[in-house]
Order: sequence, then structure tokens, then C-alpha cells
Amino acid sequence: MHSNTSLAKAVFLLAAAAGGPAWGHDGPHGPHGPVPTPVCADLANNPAWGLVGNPYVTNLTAVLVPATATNLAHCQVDFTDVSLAGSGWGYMHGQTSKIRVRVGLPLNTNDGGSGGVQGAWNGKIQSRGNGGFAGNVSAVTPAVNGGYVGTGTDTGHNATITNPIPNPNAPPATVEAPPSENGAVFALNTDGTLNTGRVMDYAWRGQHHANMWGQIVSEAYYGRGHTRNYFVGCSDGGREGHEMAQRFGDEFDGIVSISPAVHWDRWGFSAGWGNYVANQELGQNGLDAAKFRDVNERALAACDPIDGIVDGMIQETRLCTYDANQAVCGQPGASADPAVCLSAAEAGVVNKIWDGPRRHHNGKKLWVGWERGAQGVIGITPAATGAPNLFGEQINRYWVHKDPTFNWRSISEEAFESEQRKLTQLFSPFIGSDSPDLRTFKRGGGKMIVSYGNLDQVIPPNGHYNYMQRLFDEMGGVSRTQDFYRFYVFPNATHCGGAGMTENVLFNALTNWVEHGVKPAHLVAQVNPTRTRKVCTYPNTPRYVGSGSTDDEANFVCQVRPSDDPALLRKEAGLLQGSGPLHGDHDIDKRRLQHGHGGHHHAGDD
Ligand SMILES: [Ca+2]
Repeated sequence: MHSNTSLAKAVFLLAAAAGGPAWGHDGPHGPHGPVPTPVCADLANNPAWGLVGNPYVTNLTAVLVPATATNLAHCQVDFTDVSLAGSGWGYMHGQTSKIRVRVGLPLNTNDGGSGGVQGAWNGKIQSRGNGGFAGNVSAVTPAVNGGYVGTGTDTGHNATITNPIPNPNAPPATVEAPPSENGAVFALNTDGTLNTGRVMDYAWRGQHHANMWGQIVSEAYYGRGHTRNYFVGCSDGGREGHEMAQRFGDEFDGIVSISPAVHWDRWGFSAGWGNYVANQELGQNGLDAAKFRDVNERALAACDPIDGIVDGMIQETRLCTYDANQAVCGQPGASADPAVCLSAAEAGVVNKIWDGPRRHHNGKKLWVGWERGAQGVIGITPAATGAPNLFGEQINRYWVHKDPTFNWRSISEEAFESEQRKLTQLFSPFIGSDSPDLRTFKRGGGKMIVSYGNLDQVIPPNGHYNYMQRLFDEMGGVSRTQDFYRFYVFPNATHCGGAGMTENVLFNALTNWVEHGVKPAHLVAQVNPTRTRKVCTYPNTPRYVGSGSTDDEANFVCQVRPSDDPALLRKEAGLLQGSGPLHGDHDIDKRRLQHGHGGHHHAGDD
């Protein structure tokens, strides 16, 4: 027993004597009667609280984390979820899930918490998403500091397990081989087969389990259920948020999804298109990052006035059609510096990067390109090595070719399309995360706020306009979609932030909507210390009223539009679509997780 236990009991008995609430949780019995809630350490010591002795839980710890300069004190519960086992769930024979879960709990009254509905708790849960290939337990303190129970997870693989081997096709100089779980290799078994169990844990099960555990553990710790269930994530976490809405829509009240990596099977590989083009047309060293930076600066400057305001920002980057040939050495608009102006071949490559991959036989768009003006686009650096976009290249190397030393340079521009198609065919059912069927989520009252920065340098934001049209089609039109799902494009913002695209702005709008019924007509971005801007609900657009400072959002109105600009949508027509999500949720529910039985069966039963 923890040394604080008797004190906690005394505190509770005093509260009960003073007419404090009786929570009715059927906890352990002490010498002086029922004890409704534990202290933190009890969660890992006493079977009465449901974690100790649960066969699905291993490596269990529960510790009080003291306050720091930036974080509030909280109870941190860590364990590994081994609830799923065997080939029926996609693992190797004899293998189980190994989803590391962290639940961060604002202190309950026993542990000295106050100010909330029980201790320091606001009664709500906020699950926190991952980035990239996950593999590290996402931090819970941003949730806890706001009074929320926070959950985090590594989504079922551990990125600190590495096994680097020399790469005969450098760069990169080394690659990871099984049993490494770092990067995309976590899904490759030591026998060279694909571990679809680990893929599904990464794709949706890991985050879903973390959220369910958050509900289970908070009920034990506070002796009462949660009032609201939220999910917040950026990048891969934004994709996870879409998976939660698509697969477990009735379980969530609200989701913030920033720069979401939906169409994961398409954007990830196609974002590296520029590397394949540069490799073929410019050779080993590819396109110099300094040249790419310069031409993007020229594009930004050229297109800045399109929106009527010269302010260093392009409101609608899709309207920018700047041609990189204007930046070819000797052209009037080019840099005088021979180190950064472009050759004709380089200009051709830059135009292809902005355009995106096209179908070989008819020239139609395969996937979207990068927005003009976006700096630091992944993979276009450094010239000395011509390193590929490792994200998309890894997917292809480990998951499609299942070969750690597969040479990405063997893929020609012409072959790119078939590589992309293969990838989508194999993995869109697992991780496309782009089902537009959000009926369950909408019916349950769920609300979703989604954002992109129009200068995103990691995921080309243009792909989400395609998802929005599919969502409008599926969910009954623009206004019926806006009833529960609102999309905001922040000008000048980059991946996961910048130019006033902050989690706070988005999450405050979400809770105001969920808890007070206030639909956000627009958001307000603090673009820089002296500039605010309205960010309108897609497809509405901001219009300057014609007087007053253009640095004050009050001088803009959101123009209501029945649809996005048809001419812009036509330019992206015919993008490659996946085959939709794998049928069924392929998961167990909260009761089975909580009671530690029922998980060891074959997929198809679910
Ligand atoms: Ca402008």
C-alpha cells in the first residue's frame, strides 16, 4: 500500500462526513468502510482498480509526477496493452499487440487535487495524436495542464528499437532492418512478410485503445465517468483523428485534426515525386535546396498581389501559376547569383514538383503537387546527397518491396505511377484514412475542426480539397457537412502551425461548438504580432471590406460560397482514389478490454 493511502482515506471520510459526494464506485474496503477512489499508486498495486491482474496489461506503473515550471502535478499511469494476439489480428503466430499506453490524470481529491469536478479533473478526456511513423508515446501534459485526462501511445511499435545496416544504394548511408521498429520498418517481419497487425495498430487500433484506457482508468481514479471525449492531433495525429471519426464515430464528442495525413498511401509517396524527377533529370545530386528556396521566394513575391493585398502572403496559393522558367539564369526575373538561379532543366523539375505526378498514358493528375511558395519541402535537400523524401520512400521500400536495401533510384518517372498504384492498392484499405462516411460520427453529435496551412511543407495541402468534395457528396452537401465538420485553410501557415494556426485556436473553437453549440463562422489567426486575419470556413473566402487596416481581421468579411472554385477543382480532377477502408473495425470494445477477455479470437468475429 502506498504511504498516502491512509491519509487519502481520512480525507475522504472527512469529506463524506461533511456531506461530500458519494460516488458509488465499488472499490476496495478498508477497516473504516468503503473507499471510493484510490490514490495514484494504488492503480498499480491493488487489483480492485482493474489494472493489476488484468491479463491484457503488462509493465504497469502509476506514479505521481510533481509539478514543474511548465506542467501541473499529475498521476501518470503507464503500461503495455497486450490484448490482441495471433494471426487473426494480423500478427505473427504467437505474437501479441504491444501498445504502450500512457494515461495522465489531473490529481484527484485523494492526491490533493482541487478546482475540478473531482480533484483537478474537468471531467473530460483528451487523447493526443502522434506524428510521422509514431513509435514514441505521445506527450499527455498538454491535456493534463488544461484539466483533461490525457492519453498517449506509441501505437504498438517502439521506434527506439533500431538495427541499422549499411545501404549499398546510399543515400541514406544506412537503412533499418528487422527487428528494428524505427521508421516504416516496424511493419516488416524478420521473415520478410508484412505485419498487418502492427499496421492496424499504427493506423487506428493503438489510438483507439489508448482512448478506451483513458476512459477506464479515469473512472477508477475519480470514481465517475467522463463527460466529454476529445481527440487532438497533427500530421499523422490528424490522420488518426479522421480514423477515430470514421471507425469509432459514436465514441467521440469532438476532434481537432491539424495538417492531417489522410490519403496516407498517396501523399506520402507522391510527396517524394520531386526526388524521382530530379534523380532522373538532374542526376545523383538532385535539386539544390538553396535554388528551390530562391524560386519559391520569387513565386511568393509574384503571386502575393493576386489577392489584392501586398502583404507577403498568398491567400489562395492554388491561384498562383508562376512558371519556374522565369527564374532561369539570365531571365529578367531571375536571381543574378549563379549559385541560385536555375538551369532550364532545373526549372523543368521545379515546375513538375509544383504540379505533382501525372498519369503516364493520358497526362492527367495522379496526385497533387506542392504549393508555390512552400519552403523546406521535405526531401529537396541537400544537393550534395540528393537524399529522397524518406517518408514516402520508406513506405515503398519496406511495405511494397519488403526490402531494406531496395534502391529508390531504380524507379523512373515513367514507373512512378505503377509504384504509386501498387502502394495504394495494397495499403489504402489500411491507412488511406479518407472514408467520407462520417454518418455515425454526425449522428452521435460529434464535431470536427480540421485545418491546413497553405504553405505546408510536409503534406501537400491540396489533397484535402479533394477529400472535402467527397465529404460534401457523401454527407449531403456543403451546409450539412458544415453542421459537424469544418475545414480552415490558414494562409502562410506551415505544417502543424505557424501564422496563427495553433492548437489553442482550433481546440477552443471545438469545445465552444461541442459544449455551447457555437458554430465557428470563422476563426481568427494571429498571423504575426501586428496582424490578425479571418480564416473562413471552407469553401467561404475572406474579402477585404476596402477600408481600414489590412492587418486587422475586423476589416474582412467571409464571403459565403456554395462551392469551391470549379476552375480550381477541375485542375485536380481524376486524382488516384483508394479502395476505401478495410471492412469492420478490427478491434475489441471497451468492456472486453476492461475485463481482460474476449480479445483472443480471429478477425471476422468483430
Ligand atoms: Ca497577398
